[in-house]
Amino acid sequence: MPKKAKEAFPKIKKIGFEGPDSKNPLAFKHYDENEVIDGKSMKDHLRFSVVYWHTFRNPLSDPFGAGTALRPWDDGTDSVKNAQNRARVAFEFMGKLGAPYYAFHDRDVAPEGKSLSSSNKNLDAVAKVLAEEQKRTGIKLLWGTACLFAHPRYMHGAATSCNADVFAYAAAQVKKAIEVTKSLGGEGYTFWGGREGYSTLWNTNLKREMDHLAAFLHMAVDHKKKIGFKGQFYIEPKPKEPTKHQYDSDAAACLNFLRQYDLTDHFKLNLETNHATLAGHTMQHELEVASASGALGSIDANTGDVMLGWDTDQFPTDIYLTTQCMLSILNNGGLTTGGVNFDAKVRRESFEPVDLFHAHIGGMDAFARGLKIAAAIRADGRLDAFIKNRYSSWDEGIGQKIEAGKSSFKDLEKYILKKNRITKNESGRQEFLENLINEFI
Ligand code: XLS
Ligand code: NI
Ligand code: NI
Repeated sequence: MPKKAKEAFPKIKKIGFEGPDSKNPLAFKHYDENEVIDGKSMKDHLRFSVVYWHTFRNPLSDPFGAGTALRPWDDGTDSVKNAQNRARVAFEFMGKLGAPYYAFHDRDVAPEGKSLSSSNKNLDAVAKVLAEEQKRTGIKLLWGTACLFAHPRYMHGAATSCNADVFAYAAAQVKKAIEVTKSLGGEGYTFWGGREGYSTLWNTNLKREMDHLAAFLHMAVDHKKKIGFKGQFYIEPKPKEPTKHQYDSDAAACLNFLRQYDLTDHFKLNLETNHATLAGHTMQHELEVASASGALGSIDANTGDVMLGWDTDQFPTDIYLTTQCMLSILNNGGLTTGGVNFDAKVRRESFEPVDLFHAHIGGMDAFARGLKIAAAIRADGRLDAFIKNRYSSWDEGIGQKIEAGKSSFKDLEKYILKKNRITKNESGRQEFLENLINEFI
C-alpha cells in the first residue's frame, strides 16, 4: 500500500474559486476550473502544470548567496527516501492547488547515482512513487525531460559535446528519461538544449555540433517509435544562458534547424516567455512564428524583469502578457498535448512554503483573465475584422492571382503600368487598436 505521508501544508486547504471580490490570498479570483469559455472548461483550455525543478528543488540561491528556501519536509540529504517523500509532498501541493499536470527532469525527482545504472535505479524507485501519486490524485505528467546540463560531464554540452563519450552518455540518459516518461503516461517530452551551444567559436566546430544534435534527435525519434511512446516531442528555444549562444536560439532558428535536418514532422515548440525576451523578441512574436509553421506545442509560462537581463523565471502576473499568449493560443486552435507550464520560481526573499501557493495562484489567475479577455476579443470580432480588411486587396483581383501563384513580374508590370495608381493604402491604426484592446483589459 502507498505510504500515507504526513501533511506538509497542514494549514492550507484545497484552493477554491471565490470570485473577483474575494480578499483571500489563498483563493482563486478568476480561475474557476469548471467555467466554460468558448465551449471548453478553463481547466481544459489552460492545462496548468507545475514544474518540479523550481517548485520542489530550487533552493533559491543566487550567484551571490546561499539558498534561502524553507522546506521543512526535506531532510537535506540526497537519499532516495527523501526524494520519495518529496514526491508525495509535491502531489499534496499540486492537489491542493488544483493543477492537473506537472513536469520534471530526471535528476529533479531522483538523485544522480555514482553510475548511470545506479541513477536509473534511483529514478525507477522515485517513479514508482510518482505513479502511485498520479493514480491517487489524478494529476498527470505534461512532459518529462532529462537534465543534460547540471553534471560536470556536460560542461561542453551533451549532444553537441566535443567528446563522443559524453554524447553517448547523454543518449543513454535520454533513452531512460523517455522510457520513464512513457511509463508515467507523459503527454510529451521536451528537449531544452541546456548547454547545446558555445562559449567561444575559437574552440568550436559549429557545423559538426549541429550535425550531432540532429543525429541525437533522430535517434530519439527512432527510439520513441521503437517503444511506442505516443507523446509529443518538443524543442524549447533559448538564445543564451548558460552558454553565450545556444543553437536553439529562438522559434525561427529551431524551425530552420528542424527543416534542415528533416525533423519537422516529429517536433513542436515549447515556448518560454523569458527565453523569448532574452532573444530580443516578445512572447507574442515567438507564438506567432511557431503557429505560422503549425509548430505551437506548449508554453513555459513565466516572465523576466525589464531591468534584469537574465532568465529570472518569475511568475507571470501581467494581464497584457497573458492576454497576448491566450489570443495566439486560441487563434491557433488551443493547446492540444501542451499546457501552461509554470517554469517559474519564487524570489529568493519569498522563502516560505506558502509563497509557492501565492505564486501559482497568481499565475493561474493571470492566465484565467488572459483567457477570458482573449475569448472576449475574439467574440467581439472587431480586431479580427480589422486585420481581415487590412489584407482585403488579396481577396480579389490581382492579389488573389498572386496568392494563387498565377502571376509573374511581367504580368505585374503590365498591371501596374495600366493602373498607374495604388488604391487601398490605409492607416495601420496602431493606436486605435491599442485602445480597442484596452477596452477588454
Ligand atoms: C531553462 C529551461 C528549462 C527547461 C527544461 O531555462 O527553461 O527549465 O524548461 O529543461
Ligand atoms: Ni523552460
Ligand atoms: Ni528558462
